[in-house]
Amino acid sequence: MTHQYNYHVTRFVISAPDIRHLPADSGIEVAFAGRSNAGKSSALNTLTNQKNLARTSKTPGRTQLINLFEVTEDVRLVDLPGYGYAEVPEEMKRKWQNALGEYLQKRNCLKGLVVLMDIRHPLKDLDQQMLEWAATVHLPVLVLLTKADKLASGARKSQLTMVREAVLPFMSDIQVETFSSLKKTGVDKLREKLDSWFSTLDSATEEIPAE
Ligand SMILES: Nc1nc2c(ncn2[C@@H]2O[C@H](COP(=O)(O)OP(=O)(O)OP(=O)(O)O)[C@@H](O)[C@H]2O)c(=O)[nH]1
Ligand SMILES: [Mg+2]
Repeated sequence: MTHQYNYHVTRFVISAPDIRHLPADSGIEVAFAGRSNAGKSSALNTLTNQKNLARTSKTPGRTQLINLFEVTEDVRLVDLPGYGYAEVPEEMKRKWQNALGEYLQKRNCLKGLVVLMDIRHPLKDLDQQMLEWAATVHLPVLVLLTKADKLASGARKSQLTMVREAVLPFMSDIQVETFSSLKKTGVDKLREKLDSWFSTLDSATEEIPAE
């Protein structure tokens, strides 16, 4: 049975410039990734029902560090720096992209990826690369089409259908849903997905009954 976590009690743990500054690579982590300004930090705040847990901003590139949050001792959520923002100095961009790449490739406790895309501009090159990479390493993905409140319901549905079809060729575990931090829609789908990913922890740590 899937355990239901209380995401409202999530607390901030650390902002790290790279993976060497993160706590031990144990338990389970799910990371929020996506282009700058896609709404990653807002989605975390909506999920946890906390206004300022993750810092949000109108200016893309707000989140520049790996921000780690704890739901329970073994269950963590990670707000990653956004990718694809052109207006930052090259040197800085390289630093974050390295930290991001390293986190994704080396963090063993990473068990699921939430990839956020603005519903009006989904599946940019870097988004596709992210899905491709997740497919290669068999990491399940929940794609959230964010800012769904910006479209009328017809356009919203057709974007959802379009993206669902576009991810089929990846032949991977990718679920696509619409999301709005403003209207608080899609939060149930997000919660259900996280619960299912985090439940693999229960089975992994379940005691083997004595004979
Ligand atoms: N209308 C609307 N605006 C949103 C929604 N989610 C986020 N925004 C706005 O989009 C902007 C960016 O949101 P953030 O959550 O900071 O985006 P981010 O992906 O964390 O950005 P970086 O940290 O720069 O990578 C802010 O101005 C938010 O208020 C939403 O569901 N609806
Ligand atoms: Mg952010």
